[in-house]
Amino acid sequence: MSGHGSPDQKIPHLPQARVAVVAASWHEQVMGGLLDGALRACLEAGVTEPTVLRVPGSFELPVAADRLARSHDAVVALGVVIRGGTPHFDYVCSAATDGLARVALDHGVPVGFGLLTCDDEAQALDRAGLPGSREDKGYEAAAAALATARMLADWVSRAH
Ligand code: DLZ
Repeated sequence: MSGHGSPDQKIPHLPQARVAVVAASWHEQVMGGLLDGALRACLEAGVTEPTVLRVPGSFELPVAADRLARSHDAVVALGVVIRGGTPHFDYVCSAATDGLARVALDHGVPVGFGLLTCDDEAQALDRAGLPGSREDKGYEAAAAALATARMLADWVSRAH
């Protein structure tokens, strides 16, 4: 999958939204870029004080996202998993991905998917929104969660 074809996602104005960002701690340089991007998107939406929680690794993202989804309108999950020589990569990636999808559906709360699953660190740096990166996946994940939260809120107010 490449970034080609991604939408030009507009950030909605949502100053009252309760937004949480949950971020893993492995690969700190990449995580710094992802976190900065997500917080920039929140700021552009008028969300000045999102909840920010750090967890040890990407495997822990779903349990934290689950808790946060009970009291927030949108959750953004950020992590980086780099392929090593063992099957560990596949287990961590699929547990985090499946878990985050389940959180979104169980709670009806959008979960922005900012989990990078990369072959090596260079690929991750290229997506981290750092100077020289081609993509800014933390920003994109937050923009998607915010836009979905806005769409759902608009739909609920029209339907009731
Ligand atoms: C164990 C592990 C490994 C090998 N690699 C990563 C990684 O690249 N990125 C990441 O976020 N976490 C990694 N982890 C840690 C697991 O996500 C988890 O924190 C531990 O297995 C403890 O539950």
